Amino acid sequence: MKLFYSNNSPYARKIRILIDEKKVAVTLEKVVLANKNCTIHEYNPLAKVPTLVVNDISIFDSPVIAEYVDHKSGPLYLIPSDFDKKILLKRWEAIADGLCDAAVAIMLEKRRPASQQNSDVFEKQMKKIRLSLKWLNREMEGKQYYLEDTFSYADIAVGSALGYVQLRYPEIDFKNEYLNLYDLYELLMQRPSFQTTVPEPYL
Ligand SMILES: N[C@@H](CCC(=O)N[C@@H](CS)C(=O)NCC(=O)O)C(=O)O
Repeated sequence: MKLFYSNNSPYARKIRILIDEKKVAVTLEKVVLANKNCTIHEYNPLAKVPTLVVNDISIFDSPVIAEYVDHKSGPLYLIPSDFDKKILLKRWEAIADGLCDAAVAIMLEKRRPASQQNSDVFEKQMKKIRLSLKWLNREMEGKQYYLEDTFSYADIAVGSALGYVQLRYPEIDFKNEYLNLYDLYELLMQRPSFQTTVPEPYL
């Protein structure tokens, strides 16, 4: 199995953390998406990371890869098989991914020439970020981990999104505004899987 990832992709970080937690033997292949020679489109027509290649079959996107990795790597499962629990977890992953989508959209808008930037984009996407953080923070009230207070892929997905938002928007004061999420990320950052995949500034 080979996982194509890029350094700061929060979607790829989720998968790298899951792979590490489950001790799955995967070759990690770092790509630079901006590089003209990047061959990721040969494995994924959408040319996105993460992409997992298993016996010449490409698997994407990150929620599908996560299901595959967790299911194939056996106990302890980090995605529950119970349907209702799984839907709760998947909805958390959806918010986490949406949070990343909004953060990426702002970053891409910032990269456009100043004269072409649209302030509506910043406002609309920042509102999604703030509302999602508020929602997640409320869901974490009184809990250490999200699902049945036990570490799961839900925490990995949200933890990865939090790391990305913190990297891109250091002005957001998690400790004062979203204390439950601040505590969750501090707890997750004690795990080697989170420490070794922490996003790097300015990449
Ligand atoms: N929904 C996808 C999102 C993946 C995604 O957008 N990855 C970004 C990197 S952070 C990417 O590959 N962007 C390249 C592009 O959109 O062309 C997933 O969860 O895997």
